[in-house]
Amino acid sequence: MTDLDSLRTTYLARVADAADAGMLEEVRLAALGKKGEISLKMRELGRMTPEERQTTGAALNRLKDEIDAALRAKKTALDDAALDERLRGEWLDVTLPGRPRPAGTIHPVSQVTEEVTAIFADMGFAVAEGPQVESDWFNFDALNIPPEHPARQEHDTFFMHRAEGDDRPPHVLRTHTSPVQIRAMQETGAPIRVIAPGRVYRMDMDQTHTPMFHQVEGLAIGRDISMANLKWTLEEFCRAFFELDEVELRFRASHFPFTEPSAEVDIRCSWEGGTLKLGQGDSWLEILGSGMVHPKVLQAGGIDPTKWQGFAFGMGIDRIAMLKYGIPDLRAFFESDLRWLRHYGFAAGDVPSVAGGLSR
Ligand code: 2NL
Repeated sequence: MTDLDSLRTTYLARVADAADAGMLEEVRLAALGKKGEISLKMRELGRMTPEERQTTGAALNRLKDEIDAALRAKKTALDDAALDERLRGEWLDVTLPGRPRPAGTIHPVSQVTEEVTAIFADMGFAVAEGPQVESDWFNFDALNIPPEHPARQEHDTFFMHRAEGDDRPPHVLRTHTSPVQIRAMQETGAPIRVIAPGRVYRMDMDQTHTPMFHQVEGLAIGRDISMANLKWTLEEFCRAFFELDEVELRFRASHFPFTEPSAEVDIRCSWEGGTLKLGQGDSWLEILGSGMVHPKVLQAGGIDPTKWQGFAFGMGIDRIAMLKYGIPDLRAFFESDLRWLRHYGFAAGDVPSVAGGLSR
């Protein structure tokens, strides 16, 4: 028994003397570790008579618990002391005057929206805005999108709730800014030239999609506006926006319910050394969708399709922002990370104008 008493005295003293977590761990290993003294004593129990084993075993267990408790108490005390020490070093005088706030930056989406607006304003387009919660008529029917179209299904569109017992079709979060242009046609009539930038919503989330993103659509209606006018307008836009001397666009036949004919538009580019260069090269990159406004859509806008015609187009603002400013990850756009904003953001005084070279 005196054997165990001396073990107790030794180890409790060593616990008390341990000056830091490292030394404490050494004590724990020496006593309770796999090859520690207490553990070895436990192993000797096997060679004892049953009576001896009962008394010695119980005493050993008590000793083990006692040392374990001492180790834990000391660990807490050391941690507390370490925290106190840190707090002494990191104290803060809350009565000091504040530092000036770091200046905020303009988000790339805002900057690009301003750039696009400036370019089209130069070409005589007004800016139209409208609600983000739309009726299904403005978002779909007016755009010649039939009830059975996949875009109208539950898994692509965010539907709002109607009150209990209200059987009218639910409102939706607009899936494009086209409804803004339907409203503009109804309000202004023809001729009309507008762009509609803004937030749009689709149920999609992966590397290249976020459930909310930004789109800009454009609409020009006149007596004899043609695809040729569309082509010039988009070329002129791309030259100004990407700040290139020459651009080459490729129009590929496509289909949208709201335009006829329809075309997807690619810009010539190269991928030399893994970096994208617009304007030259032997690759093509899709940047927008376009076409001649469908007669039924003109009608929904209150414009007589036998007298008027025109073009429309739509493109992703986030996408052209990534292309122009070399931003690799779409999802970072909406994380509000201040370091990201400081890196990709713009100075508040950088108001784009076509004459001033847009982004300078
Ligand atoms: C795309 C395709 C497009 C339109 C949007 C439009 C609006 C009215 C009438 C007719 Cl009011 N068309 N908008 C037309 C063609 C394409 O967007 O890929 N967007 C990202």
